[in-house]
Amino acid sequence: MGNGLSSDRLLPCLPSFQPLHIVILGLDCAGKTTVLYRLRFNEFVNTVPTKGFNSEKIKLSLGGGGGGGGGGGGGGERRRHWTTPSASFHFWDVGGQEKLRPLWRSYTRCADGLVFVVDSVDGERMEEAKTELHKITRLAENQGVPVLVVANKQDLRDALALAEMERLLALRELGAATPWHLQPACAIIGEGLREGVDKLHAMIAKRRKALRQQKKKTR
Ligand SMILES: Nc1nc2c(ncn2[C@@H]2O[C@H](COP(=O)(O)OP(=O)(O)OP(=O)(O)O)[C@@H](O)[C@H]2O)c(=O)[nH]1
Ligand SMILES: [Mg+2]
Repeated sequence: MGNGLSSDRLLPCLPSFQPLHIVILGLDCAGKTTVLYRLRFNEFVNTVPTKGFNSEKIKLSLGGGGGGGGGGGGGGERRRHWTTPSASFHFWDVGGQEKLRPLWRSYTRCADGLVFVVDSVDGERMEEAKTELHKITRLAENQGVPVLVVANKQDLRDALALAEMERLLALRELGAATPWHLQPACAIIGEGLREGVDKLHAMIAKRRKALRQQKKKTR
């Protein structure tokens, strides 16, 4: 699920040869750190609530769907065929507790993409998640930055259906300039994460292309 892409006025801050700057946000206990370490080590890592941030540089193969983890060019990467396209990401996972949320803005400055993790069973806080998501994407510096919304904890029996989450999070109201994709996932086993990263990468590439074309036209 997602929307299209229209270009916007802001140019990405990083040249394309640098890793993509991706910020992982969401309410506390949504599963952000579990997502980060699943992508990094391709295994479940027991977490504690994040007081500040965690950051990892991860090289991931693209287009492979639910394949192995990243590991910064670790064994799984080496075993892949050399023609497999890949991309380097610098992920920033920021604590989601209420008192930490005012800090999110300093991490999203210059972000190429956002990952917004939502606990699919936390119906009571869906409105709060919606408010935070819309608040961060509305900031001037985040206009047009693609957002991967991860509907996490889909392994749990009471997980909300994707269409319901899309409605409760009002994703269609994010604004035409903000490309988004809603990805069902289970971070503890990694299901859906690589597909989500593929989608995010595709949205970022599309945005960069649109911005390049826009720049050429205005020369
Ligand atoms: N069942 C289930 N539990 C999950 C999943 N992802 C994460 N969890 C659990 O959810 C709890 C919170 O996960 P964290 O990754 O620490 O959450 P967080 O979003 O980083 O939380 P803060 O650091 O406080 O912002 C942990 O007990 C995880 O094991 C999932 O997909 N399914
Ligand atoms: Mg955390």
